[in-house]
Amino acid sequence: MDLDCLGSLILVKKLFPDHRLVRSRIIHPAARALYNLYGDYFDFLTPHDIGGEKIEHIIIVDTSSARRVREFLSCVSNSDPGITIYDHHPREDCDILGAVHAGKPWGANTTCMGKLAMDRGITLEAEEATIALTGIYADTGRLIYENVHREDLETAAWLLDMGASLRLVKSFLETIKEDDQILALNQLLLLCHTRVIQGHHILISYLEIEENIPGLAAVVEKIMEIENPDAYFAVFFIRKKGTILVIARSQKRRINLHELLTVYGGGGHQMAASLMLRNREGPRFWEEFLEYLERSLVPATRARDIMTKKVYTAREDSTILEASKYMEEINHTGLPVLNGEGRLSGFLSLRDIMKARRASLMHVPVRAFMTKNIISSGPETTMREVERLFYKHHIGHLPIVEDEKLAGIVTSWDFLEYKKQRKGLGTEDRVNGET
Ligand SMILES: [Mn+2]
Repeated sequence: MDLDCLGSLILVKKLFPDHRLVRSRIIHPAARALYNLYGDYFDFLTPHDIGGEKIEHIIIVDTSSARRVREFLSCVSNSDPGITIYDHHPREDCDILGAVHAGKPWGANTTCMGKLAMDRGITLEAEEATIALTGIYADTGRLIYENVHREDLETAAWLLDMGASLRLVKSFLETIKEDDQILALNQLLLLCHTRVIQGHHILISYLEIEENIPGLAAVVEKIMEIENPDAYFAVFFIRKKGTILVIARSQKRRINLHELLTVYGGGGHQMAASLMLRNREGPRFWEEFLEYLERSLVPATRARDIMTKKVYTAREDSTILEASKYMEEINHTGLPVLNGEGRLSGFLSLRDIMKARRASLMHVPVRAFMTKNIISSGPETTMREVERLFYKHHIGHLPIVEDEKLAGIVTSWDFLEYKKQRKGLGTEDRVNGET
C-alpha cells in the first residue's frame, strides 16, 4: 500500500459503504506516517479476518497484478466473487481473470475514485480529503509529472474544497525522514560522480551498507533533484545478505532504464527502475556494470540532430538595409553572416539593425554593425552544452560550424521542440511514481 493506494481506499469506503477495507501486510515506507496517524479513518480488516467469510464482491485498487493481491485472494474461500478493478496502470498487464475494469489511465488512481465521488455529490471530511489529496500529489510528483491529466487537477481542486490541508499533504510527502536515509543521503552526495557516457551526463555511485535501508529510492530521487544528471545509477552492496541493489532514475527517454536493467533481471518503468541480485561480489559487479553502461547506452542527441540545416544567411558586404528587408521577409530575428569565402564571420541581430537605424547608417555594409565575437559550436555539441551556451551568452541562435563551414543553426525554438518531445509519456513511463 502506497500513498495513492491509501488515497484510493479512503474514497472506496465512501463510494461503496457496503464493502469493507482489507489492509495489506506491506506498507510502502512513504505511506507509513500517514497510515499511522489516520488508521482509524480506514477501519481496516486484515486478510486473516476475512478467512471464513463468504465474499460477494471484491474491489481492487491501484494494481491489476494477481501477484500483488495474492495475500488477499488466497484468503477468499468461495470461488465466485465478482471482481472490479480500479487501476490506472496499463490494462494489458492484468492477469486477474474475469475481473471487470473500471479504472482510468490518469496520473493517480485516487483521481479515478475522486471523480466518481465528485460526480455522485459525495461530501468528505477534511481528513479524508487530505488523505486523498496526498495520494494524488504522490503519484503525480505534485502534479508535474507527464502522467498528469486534467482530471487529476480537477479532483485536486475538489479535494481542496472539501477541506484538504496542504500543510499536512506536504508533510506526508516528505520522503526522507529516517536517520538511516539522511546518513545515506550524505554518503551518496560525497561519493557520487558524473561520467559522460555517449554524450549523456550519467551520475553513478557505489556504496556498501550493512543492511537494506527502507526508503533508499527516495534518497536516490533527492540526489537526482540536487545533481540534475541525465540519469543516476546508484549501486548498493548489502553486506549482510551479499546482495546487489541498483536503483536507477532517468530524465531522458533515450535512457530506457527498464530495458537496461531487464538484461540483469531487474526492471520497472522507462524512467525509474531497479534491480536486485543475490550472491554477488560488490566491487566486481560495480566494475562490470560500468562497462555494461558504456556499451549499452544509446548515444545522446547532439546539435546535428536538432539543428535547422537550411540556414538563411547574410553577406558581410550587403547593406544593413538589404539584410533588414531580407530578415523581415523570412521572418527571422537574426542571421549568421558569411564572408567572401563563405565562412561564418559574424551574426546580425535585430538589435544591431536598430543601432544602425538610430545612427542613420542603413547603407553601410553588414560587417560594420554585425556582432563579430560570435558564439558558435560544433555538430557534436550535447543538448546540455547548447542550453548552457544559450543561458551563459544570452543568445537564442547557435550557429553550428563543421570544417569551417556553417552546417546549420540551433535556435531556441529547435531546442524547446527537442525538450517537448520528452512529453507524451503514458502512465507506464512515470518518472518516479512507484517502483
Ligand atoms: Mn498509483
